[in-house]
Amino acid sequence: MALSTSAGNELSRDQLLKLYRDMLTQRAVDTRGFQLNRQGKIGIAMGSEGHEAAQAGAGLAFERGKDLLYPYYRNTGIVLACGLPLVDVFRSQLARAQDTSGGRSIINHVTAKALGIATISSIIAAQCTHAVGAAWKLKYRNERDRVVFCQFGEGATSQGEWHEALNFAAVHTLPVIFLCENNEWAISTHISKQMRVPTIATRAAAYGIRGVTVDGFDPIAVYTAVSEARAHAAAGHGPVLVESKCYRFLSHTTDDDDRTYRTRDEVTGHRPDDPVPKFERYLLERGALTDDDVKAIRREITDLVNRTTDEVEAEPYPDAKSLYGNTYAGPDDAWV
Ligand SMILES: Cc1ncc(C[n+]2csc(CCOP(=O)(O)OP(=O)(O)O)c2C)c(N)n1
Repeated sequence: MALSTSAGNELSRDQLLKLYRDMLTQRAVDTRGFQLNRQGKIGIAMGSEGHEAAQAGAGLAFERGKDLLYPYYRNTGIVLACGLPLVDVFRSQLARAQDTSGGRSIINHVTAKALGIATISSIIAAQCTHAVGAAWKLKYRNERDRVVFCQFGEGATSQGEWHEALNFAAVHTLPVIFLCENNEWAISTHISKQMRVPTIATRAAAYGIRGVTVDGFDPIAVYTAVSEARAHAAAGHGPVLVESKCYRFLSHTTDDDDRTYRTRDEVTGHRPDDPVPKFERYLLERGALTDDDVKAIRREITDLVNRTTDEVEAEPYPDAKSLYGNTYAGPDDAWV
């Protein structure tokens, strides 16, 4: 079983199933985060409902063992798609000692050097200059066929650092793909209050690089655009800006109430585009999945998420003495 993409490439059944599983897992993990928050077990959760296709599609184009990922805080899906173990996402959510930051970072701020996944920065657009620095290193060392994936939301493109990153990457023809998940909202600020340009991809022209806008609810379209961008960057032709147009169905975080700045009609109006049921229907209609497959895969992911939540909840919190670790030189308990 193989299905053609809009670019005429074919995706194998394994690739289609990876997209589907990654999208379901992302949704299940984020939903669990909201549940844990409402149960009083974690201080804050960030949802990415509506971003699943954008992240699974980009994750499929990422070449493990070669590429580097500079994610942002709404990226549970892509970090999992690029190989981060599920247990590490829950250790981050539940702030346990074995979390990649020792349980000392805000949730979803995972890191995995061995997998090429950089530490997430809460400072909007800071990862863009970091990503460009990494791409500069790849070029300087002549490390061919390696590309940096740099993720951010449309709000980040209003930051000076974002523009500096694009300009530097363009001038030096660096192997970096800038991947914008345009969900229309930067917390309570609508995109129409941030820019006059019709798309984020339009901004690429200002730096003399290629810019593409793609349907961010369609994982195959995103995969196709990102893998083409990857090939362009890896061949030494410089950066590409890929904009995936999607939507944030939930509040910015569990600390935000989106009813204060957008109508319910607006949110429900986007529901028909929900990428998870849409892609599921696509696979069923084309015979890549049966109803029984769907039930089995959904059950398997629910079980895995339940099991992992239970396992991590049973793990210890960091020792209080580690509070100042990684802050000052010297022993962790220097200030206690
Ligand atoms: C430099 C900086 N300014 C402001 C903030 C507060 N802040 C956190 S998330 C956010 C919105 C970012 O929106 P966007 O880039 O569109 O990404 P989204 O959250 O919509 O995925 C803001 C303003 C921050 N973290 N860093």
